[in-house]
Order: sequence, then structure tokens, then C-alpha cells
Amino acid sequence: TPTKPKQKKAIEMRICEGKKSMFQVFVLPIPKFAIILCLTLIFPPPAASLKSAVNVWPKPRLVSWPRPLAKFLSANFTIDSSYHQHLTPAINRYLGLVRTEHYHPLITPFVIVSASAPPLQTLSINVIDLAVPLQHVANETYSLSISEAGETAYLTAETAWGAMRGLETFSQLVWGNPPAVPVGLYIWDAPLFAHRGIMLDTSRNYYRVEDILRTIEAMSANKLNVFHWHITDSHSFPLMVPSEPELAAKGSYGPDMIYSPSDVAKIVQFGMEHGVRVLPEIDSPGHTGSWAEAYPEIVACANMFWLPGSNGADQLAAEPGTGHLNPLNQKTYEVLKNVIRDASNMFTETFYHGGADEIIPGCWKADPTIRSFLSNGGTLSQLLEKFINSTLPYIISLNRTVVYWEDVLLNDVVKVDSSFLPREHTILQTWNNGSNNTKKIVEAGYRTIVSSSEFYYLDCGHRDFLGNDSRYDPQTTGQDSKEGASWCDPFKTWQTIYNYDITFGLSEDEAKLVIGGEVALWSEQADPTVLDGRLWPRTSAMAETLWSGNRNEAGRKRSGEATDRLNEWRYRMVSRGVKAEPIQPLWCIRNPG
Ligand code: CP6
Repeated sequence: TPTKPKQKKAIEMRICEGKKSMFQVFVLPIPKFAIILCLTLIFPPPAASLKSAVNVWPKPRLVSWPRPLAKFLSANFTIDSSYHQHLTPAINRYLGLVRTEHYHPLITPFVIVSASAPPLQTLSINVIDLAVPLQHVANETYSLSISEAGETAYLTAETAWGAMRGLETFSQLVWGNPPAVPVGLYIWDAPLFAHRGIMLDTSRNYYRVEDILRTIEAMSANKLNVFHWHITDSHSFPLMVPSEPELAAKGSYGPDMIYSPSDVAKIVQFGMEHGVRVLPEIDSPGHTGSWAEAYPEIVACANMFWLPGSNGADQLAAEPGTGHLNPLNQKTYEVLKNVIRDASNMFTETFYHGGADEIIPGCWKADPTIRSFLSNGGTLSQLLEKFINSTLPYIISLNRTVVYWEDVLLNDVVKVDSSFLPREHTILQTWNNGSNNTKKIVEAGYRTIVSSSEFYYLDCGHRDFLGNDSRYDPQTTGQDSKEGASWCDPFKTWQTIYNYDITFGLSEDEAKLVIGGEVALWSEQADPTVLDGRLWPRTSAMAETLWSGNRNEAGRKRSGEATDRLNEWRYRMVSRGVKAEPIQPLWCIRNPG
């Protein structure tokens, strides 16, 4: 019957995806030129499959490796470079890694390890401008060449941060024990998008500093460069703000769940040594219920718990009352400006995320002063405009570019006029409505960071988070129990993420305003126990798409080709201590198609 072959294919796809290519490694302990020559002549592997045999993730923009040759790394291999405060520690880290990792690929490329070639003694790094700071659009271009005959390989980069990207590539080229590297290799590489990040929510559940550091380390291995730290929200306020110590003292989950200024300094420093910017978000005026523990007078509706029979739209998450800062209270700005100033002292990053998402009319309306403002002809949008106008100029005065969630401009009911958001200082992060909202933002002339929830929200662990929660039981609430299900269902596979084009439907000029993308890990249902598996390797899929794209030379989506490489990369991440989820049974590699 005509349906049979289709079914069979579907089943195969579910077990092993991607095309298989299995090659053997030949290690020639003594020079045997004749054998090398004969083997190369008998098995002239096509250039395309050779490229994929260089298992680098994300795939570099240009790889030239005309012959499948490799050579050993010298036992006293070193990396040479001028001193740099952050690059030098990175070099020492990579030196340790290539000397001790001894990673063995599962999909072994056809490679002849030539013992006649002199072992590689040195990787020599030349950075054109060591003074370029780690900030948005810092040049990350690098090139790497490893010749067969030379004892020195060369890594050239525009900046220290580009050199770190090249070091990562080099480390992924090293495999085996004793370790070997491909020779006759030339790589040129640079990112397609300048902003490539992960957003982590540390308010709904707490993460230890070590979890954050492990995540930053995995990010740099995937050539991601922005750790967007959604530090505070309604559930807890885990940041010690020196001039407002009560916020964390009363609003955190407990004294052992607070990030101190020295914790922050450690995270920022660790980020620098990995080429990862640490971008803080202090969400307001919404999502501020936790501030009410210290300052109940500035927070509207902090104690407005959801009650059966009330309008479920007033509830956005499983939360203690979302809480909104009151824009009409001067004390709000006194506290908030202290928080902003301290945050900008603690975080060197020149982007500051102000949040401004999900304003709920019912929350502000719960406050009597706001109710009287509204009944005297004021509007909800005017409230938000007052809030933005009392904080954004202050943030800009601290030399920061402000990032807000898209809601501030695109919300149907509560939004500001674009005249309140200066384009050169404001970036809008999109999360609703896929490419439609990206388009709206760039059409309005704003730069954007894409975090479309249909593709880049990784937090769903339970499909019943909102949908089948007992508080949403249709029997008692009359509410549609399926609400929220579309966010978790279908599950976002790595292929879904890999295939998403963040500039879909934009003109060339509009696409230039898309500075990059971020996956988001909201933490209502995530904590350190599931962190690595929720993030990896699905975030690796976005990392490659934003670095070098998701299409092959023929312009077709390459997720099929990427499968073996991602599988390999997942195992290497595991060997480096990141508990990335498997994407296939081991059988697929042991039984190539
Ligand atoms: N918290 C905050 C959240 C979300 C947002 N902001 C969120 C909304 C919808 C989904 C997932 C997360 N939990 N502060 C939206 C930016 Cl589906």
C-alpha cells in the first residue's frame, strides 16, 4: 500500500536522523609516504564530506581542508600570545583542555595521522587590537591555519574576543590520545549576528553561582556571547543591592539564596575570560511582587492572589501576585534609581535590561491612587509613559543602552508612544507572535533581539503548566483548561530551533536591525537539577544558526547534515562536564546507514 514506505521512513527518522558517514582513522607510526599516497588515491573523499568531518560546533563560515591529514600535538605544546587580562587566562584554560581532554570522536573522520610531519609545538596568536573592550559588536573575526610541515600554527584575530572564538575552534579540532590536529587546514570565521545569548531567570527558582559559571562556560564553547540574567521577578529578589539591602534581605528566598556583590563580580569576571557579556535585567514596573516584602507602599497588587471565579487573565504565572511598581509614587523612583545605579556599578556591561513586560491593568487598578488617576481621565498608557520617562533618561545618563521587552511598544492596551523610546538608546526584545512582531519592531525603526517563544523558549518541562493546573480546572473556574498549552506543545526540538530564521520576512535593511537572538529559560519549572538538559544541546542549535546560519552551500536547510556533528558535539560537551541531553541512541553512530 502507498502508506507503508512513508511509515517506515517516519520510524527511521524517529530513531536516527541525519545521514551517516563512517570513516576509519589510520595512524602510521613511521613515515610511509607510499601508503599515504595510495590511500589518498584509492579513497579520494569528496570535499563536502571532508568539511563535515571537521567536527566543529558551530560550523565555521569557511573551512578548507583539502586532504584528510592530521599530525600529533607535541607533548610540550604551548600557546603564544601577548599578555591580556582576559585572554591570557583563556589561553591557560585551553592549554589545559587540549593537553588533558583526550576526546575521541564517535564518528571518526577518515584521517591519516602523519608521523612524518613534525609535531605541532606552538599555536601563535596575533591580535590586531588588544584594547577593544568586550561589548556589543566587538569584532569576533578570526582565522586559523595549521600547515603540515610547520611546527607553528597561526591564529589571527581582530580582538581578544575573536581570539577566544578561535581558541575554541582549535580545541575542538584536537582529538585522541596522543592528541592530534588536522593539517593543511585553513579556517576563516566570523559571526552572522553580533548578539547571541541565553536568558536565565533566577527569581522563580534559585541557581548557585557555580551553575551560572558552568552555563557561561558552555556558552563560550558554543560561541555565544551574552548571558542575559533575568535576576529579579515577583517570586524572589536574589540580588544584594548595596544601597537597598532590604530588597534582598526580605525579598529573597533566604540568606543562602542571595547573589552578593562579590558573587556578581566573580560572574562578570568569569564572563570576560570567556568572551561572554553579563547583561543584567531588573524587571519593572511589572513582575515586582518580591519588592513588596521590603517596600509594600510602592507595589500595587502584590497581595492580589488569584481566586477561583476571578478573571484568570490577571494571573500570568504560578505566582504570589505579580506586583507592579506604582508610577505615581515618588518613593518608587527613589528605590528604583538606587537599584539601577548599583546595578550599573556592579555590571560593566553597557546594555541594561529594564523589563517592562506584561503590564496587567487589573494589577495597577487594585491601587487606590492609581484608580483615582484613571477616574480623573488618566490612561494606563500614560502611567507607563510616566514610569518610562522617569527611569529611561536616568539609565541613558549612566551610559547604558536600554533593552525592554517588546510589550512596552506592542502591547494592545498598555504601551508607550514611540517618542518616549529614543531609537539610538533603546533595543526591543521580541517574544510574541513569531516573525510578525519582529517585523513590527524593525518597521518602527528599533533594533531587536529575537526570543520568539514559539522557537526559543526552552523552559517547558510540563505540558500542564497552565493548561491542566487544578487552579484552572474548568469545573470550578469556567476557564478553558487548554489555555497555555500552545506554549508547551509541541515540544521545541533542536531542529525546530535550528531551522528558525530570525530575519524571516524582513527586507535587507530591516534585517540589519535584528542584532541577534536569545533562548530563554524561565524557571517556574526549572532549577539547577534540570538546567543543563533544558539548555543543551538545543541552545547549540540556535548558536550555530546565529553564528554561521542553517543552510548549506546550495542554500538548503542543513539540519540533516548537522545531526552527526551535533551528536558529536553533545558528547564533547558531556566530556567537559555539561549534562547535555542525548539526541539519538548510541546505536545510530555504531550502525551507520
Ligand atoms: N516572566 C516574565 C515570564 C514570562 C515573561 N516575563 C513568560 C511569559 C510567557 C511565557 C513564558 C514566560 N514567565 N517576567 C515574558 C517576557 Cl509562555
